[in-house]
Amino acid sequence: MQALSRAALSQLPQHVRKPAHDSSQLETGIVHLGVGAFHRAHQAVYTDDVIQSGDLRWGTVGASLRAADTRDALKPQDWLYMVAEADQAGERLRVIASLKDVLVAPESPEALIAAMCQPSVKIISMTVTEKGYCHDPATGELNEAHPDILHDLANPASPRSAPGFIARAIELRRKNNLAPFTVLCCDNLPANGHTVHKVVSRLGALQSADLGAYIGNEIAFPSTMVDRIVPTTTDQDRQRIAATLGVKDSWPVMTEAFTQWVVEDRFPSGRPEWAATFVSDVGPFETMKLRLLNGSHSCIAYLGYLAGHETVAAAMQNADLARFVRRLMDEESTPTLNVPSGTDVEGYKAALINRFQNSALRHRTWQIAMDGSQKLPQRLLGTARDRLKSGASIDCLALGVAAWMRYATGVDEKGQPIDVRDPLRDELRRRADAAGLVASQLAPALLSIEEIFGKDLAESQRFVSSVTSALDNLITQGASPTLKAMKGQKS
Ligand code: CS2
Repeated sequence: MQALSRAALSQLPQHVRKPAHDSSQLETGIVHLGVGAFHRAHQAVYTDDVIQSGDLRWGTVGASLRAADTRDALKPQDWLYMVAEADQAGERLRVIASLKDVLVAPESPEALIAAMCQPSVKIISMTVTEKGYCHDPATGELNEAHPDILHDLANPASPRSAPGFIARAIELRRKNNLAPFTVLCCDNLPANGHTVHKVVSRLGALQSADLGAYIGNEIAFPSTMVDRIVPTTTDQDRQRIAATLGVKDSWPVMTEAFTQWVVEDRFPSGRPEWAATFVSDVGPFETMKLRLLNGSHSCIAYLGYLAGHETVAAAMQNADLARFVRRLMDEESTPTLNVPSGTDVEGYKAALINRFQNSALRHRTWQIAMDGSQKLPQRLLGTARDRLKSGASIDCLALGVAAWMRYATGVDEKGQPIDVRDPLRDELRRRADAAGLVASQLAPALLSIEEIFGKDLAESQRFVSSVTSALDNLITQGASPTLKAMKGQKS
């Protein structure tokens, strides 16, 4: 079967949306760090819309900070790939053509820095996942002992970390009298622009006080809220899409119809006319999304996995789990929100339930369960802190945290190993093994990890006792019976 490429575009079926611009005229306006499925199904689509509308200044050079697989898949395809939107109504396919190149940072950090220093580049955007910022998740400060940060301090001209690349490129542009770029974090971190600004300016300051001050004062890091569910592409997806197209795409991305992007409008060097919502304060949107969508997602992931559900949609078929998610959102998360004006929060939550139930996507609970140590603070713990302050109930939040603990032991309810992926995996495992499957020992052993829970939560009697009793239920009864037993409870 012919591979997807510019030459193959004319072979594609009529119903597939294709690019129509002159690719030889596409300039590089954006360098994107972390060119994984999420970027390709989200920001790249917004940018492709701009390009298709005739503004050719915003071609994107993508970069992978670790593996070569995306570059290897897309290069023979002239950097083209399909986005497949799937739901009950079927699958809609579109070719995305906003990428101009993909660099693999470890092969040549210098080439990536050179790309970031091109005069035409106005924006460095990134999706490097929560752990890619080398920060302490509880405080948001740079983790100065992180191995990649130690490496980048010793080798600033050939960095490894996203903050290291950004700091270096900012410094070189400044030396060469080039206008600075805007740094656009598109990861699910709280106050993401502000957090990344702090991390990068601290790294700069450790290199020289002057660079730290320049980054702190002169570089814009607008915050964003990004939202689109993008499960990992499977081989079945590849085969099905190839069969529909009659052309083979090595790495299509799967997603839902829903997409949302709320962006703080602070781009001193200019920006594309993305069809995003531009606002002056992203905060309320971000907290709403992190607490309602991602908070529920993590609970579905841990409780769903423990209850034996492979996907989010399958977990949502479990009536007790679905009821739990509703209760978490309605009774515990929503009261802590400062809902953005004009947002119908009830409609938002109803839409979330529908999105979670989308069985056309195989969104694995295991995928969302990854990196829990980096995700819990902004998804569940901030909400718990707010609830504790006002003396309100935290039953659902405590069960979510306890489910993460049970999952982090690395052994499931049937005694089978769990492939826990987390930067703190070894530490979690060590503590869990020492504590044993005993809630009164396991809960404090994990709650004392300060970079996740801070000091305050481990010292809150109410938090400790709620998490311990939820964990005891999970250990002695299992996830399904625990969820069932929650049914009639009042908050
Ligand atoms: C998910 C997110 O994997 C996860 O942790 O919760 O990737 C989620 O699908 C996106 O944030 C949706 O916008």
